[in-house]
Amino acid sequence: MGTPVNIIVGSHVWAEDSEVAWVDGEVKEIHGRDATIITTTGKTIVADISSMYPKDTEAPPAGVDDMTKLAYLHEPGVLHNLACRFALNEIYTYTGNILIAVNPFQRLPHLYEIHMMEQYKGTAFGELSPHLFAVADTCYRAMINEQGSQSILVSGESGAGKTETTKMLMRYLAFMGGRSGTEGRTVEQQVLESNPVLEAFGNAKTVKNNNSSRFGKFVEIQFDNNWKISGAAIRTYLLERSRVCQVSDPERNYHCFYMLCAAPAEDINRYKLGDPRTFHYLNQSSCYEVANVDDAREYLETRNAMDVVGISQEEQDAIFRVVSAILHLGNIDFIKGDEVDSSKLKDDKSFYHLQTAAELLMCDKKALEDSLCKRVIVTPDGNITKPLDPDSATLSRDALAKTVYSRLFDWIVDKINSSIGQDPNSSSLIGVLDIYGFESFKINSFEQLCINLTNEKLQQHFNQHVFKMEQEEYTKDEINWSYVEFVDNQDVLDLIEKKPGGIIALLDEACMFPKSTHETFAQKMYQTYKGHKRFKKPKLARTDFTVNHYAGDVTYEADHFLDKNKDYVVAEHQALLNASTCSFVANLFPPLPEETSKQSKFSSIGTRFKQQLQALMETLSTTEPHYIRCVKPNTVLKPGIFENVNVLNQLRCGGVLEAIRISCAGYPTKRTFDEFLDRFGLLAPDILDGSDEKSACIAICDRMGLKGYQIGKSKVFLRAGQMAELDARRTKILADSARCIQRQIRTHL
Ligand code: AD9
Ligand code: MG
Repeated sequence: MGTPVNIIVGSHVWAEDSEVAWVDGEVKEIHGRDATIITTTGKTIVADISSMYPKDTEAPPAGVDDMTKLAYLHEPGVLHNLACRFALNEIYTYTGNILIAVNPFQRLPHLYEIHMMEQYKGTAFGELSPHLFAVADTCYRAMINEQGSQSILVSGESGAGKTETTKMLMRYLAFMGGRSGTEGRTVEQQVLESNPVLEAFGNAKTVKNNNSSRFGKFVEIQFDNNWKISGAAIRTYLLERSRVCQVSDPERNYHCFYMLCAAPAEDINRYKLGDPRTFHYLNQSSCYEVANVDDAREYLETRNAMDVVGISQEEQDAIFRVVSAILHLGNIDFIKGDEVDSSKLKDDKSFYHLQTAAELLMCDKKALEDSLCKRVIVTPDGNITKPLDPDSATLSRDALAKTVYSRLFDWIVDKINSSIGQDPNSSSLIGVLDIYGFESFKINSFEQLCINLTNEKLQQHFNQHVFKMEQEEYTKDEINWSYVEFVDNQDVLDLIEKKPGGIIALLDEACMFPKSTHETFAQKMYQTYKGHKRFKKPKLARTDFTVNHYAGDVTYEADHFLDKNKDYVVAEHQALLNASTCSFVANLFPPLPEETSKQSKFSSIGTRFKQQLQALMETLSTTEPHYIRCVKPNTVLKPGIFENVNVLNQLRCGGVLEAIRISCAGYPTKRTFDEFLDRFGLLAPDILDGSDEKSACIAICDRMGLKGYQIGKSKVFLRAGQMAELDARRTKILADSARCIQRQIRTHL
């Protein structure tokens, strides 16, 4: 967006500011490159002309509902527009057909009532105020009119409002595609009720969001020939497993644990539960409650939702038994055993929890204890049993808890899918993607690499789409766009996922080679990517590496990459649970094929994730995409606060600025002949008389010396900066004529 601009004394400009990103003011003096500005807040500042942007003095104070209507499409203009609208509780704004949704952090019920849905139903996009219902409605109609599948891609950082948006989109689609008057559990009810079930098991309170989804989700809603919902499929991505055994203040474990501890007395007794403060997996953090959430009520609601999605009472019972067993597992402690490097249960309390966990999982308690404290090593001379020391036994316990939980989560997703059912004859689908946004923390690990890979992929898809849409607009108006180009991010994608040679491929190799360490893995990357444009080794780094993502540099710490990439179930755990007398538990651990059962085999989480992503991208490529970018206006999660720097960063990470950049590479400003003459007619009043609108526009542009602009069938297409150039001329003419009038008034007085 660094465009040449015409800034003169009297221009209204935006100047960079370290605190609030951009301040606006009027240029009072220019010396060389330095401009002196009086800001609207009354401060005098001096700044470099080349870092300034012109401000549109004619922009309406309440903002515009579509960024592309801004006279100057640039960073401060976009930011200011969003801020103005947010202050008026206008949380939705378009950028062309991308919807930007700023989280209001307060209930705005009027926005989502049924009568709002009625209003948006069948209304042309852009006719009413921007809204997610407009996006959903456009999708629904496009599916019908073009007989094609659609997708809505919702992204944004944690707490930005993706999940709430997704749920509302699904409500709208159920409203349009539901079978009114149908009795019993309809497909659309099941689709909607899958949300609370998935949230109970896959969401948790984090620092960033009280109801943070710890997995990615793609919901495919299928429609029949009458455009009614006839089936659905839910795909989930990368559930955060570590949370099951590890939480820290002020976060919580998954909601289901607290719900179950708040269940009615009968269930508490049945599942042998008690105060959440007595369980190690919960009491590592001192946070047990979430503001405005009643866990007891949520428990009952989750049970209800489970009924609706078709999880039977017996299955629900088994699910909660497993949830409870995990809590009991976490309370089993170990101390040094009698043999060297061995371990045994710490005390009676540990024995009680072992016994309870075994009862709940319906497995043998001695076998459970052995699977935690011992390993069987397969050697050519037969099997040897090796004891584990207390630390290793604790790790084994946590590994078991994580495996059981993630299998349980996958089971729930599969069950919902089979119970809702797929429609094999479905003619079209609408997919809704609710997936983690770009992440860059102080310390970034393997999870962030996977998340950021997802975002790179979606960004590429997004760029290509935005580029295509721009081109379509040019084609429609029959202008020549052949020299519009944009930079792709394929090189970052190759760096991470290319096979062979990409980071994930190198990681898999390291995981398969027994002698690898994090250092050898890092060294291999440093050698392989020496001089790579997108890869850097930070100074003095031992295992750190930096990837230059589309949204900025992220430094990853490779220290736990090898462990985190390995997905295996300890053979002893597998055998133990497969032998459970509870068929539900046994089915979570189906027997492995013969050749893999003897030894725990390495399977790569990174590669599997890459394949899942590939499949997602393939599905998306068969659909017409629609984008919603959610923005979190502040980090305190409160209404009414809009933090500029923060928001800008999200617009950058969400590709909104990139979309604008692509648009700026072409013709960012489009004005109908009429609008153009209204604003710039005074630059050549003589031309206006007599000539038609189109010729008048051409004559004005030529007289002002503009190069490279285009005239379409109905619009003038201006290159970046040209609007500012015309405005500067206009400001000058207006100022000159004002001075002239003043002189005349003075002479006459
Ligand atoms: V995360 O990546 O799963 O951690 P999300 O999904 O982006 O995150 P979520 O939808 O859970 O965020 O929204 C966070 C909170 O913001 C919600 O719990 C609501 O309290 C609040 N929110 C979000 N959108 C709206 C809205 N349209 N109206 C009112 C909202 N409140
Ligand atoms: Mg979410």
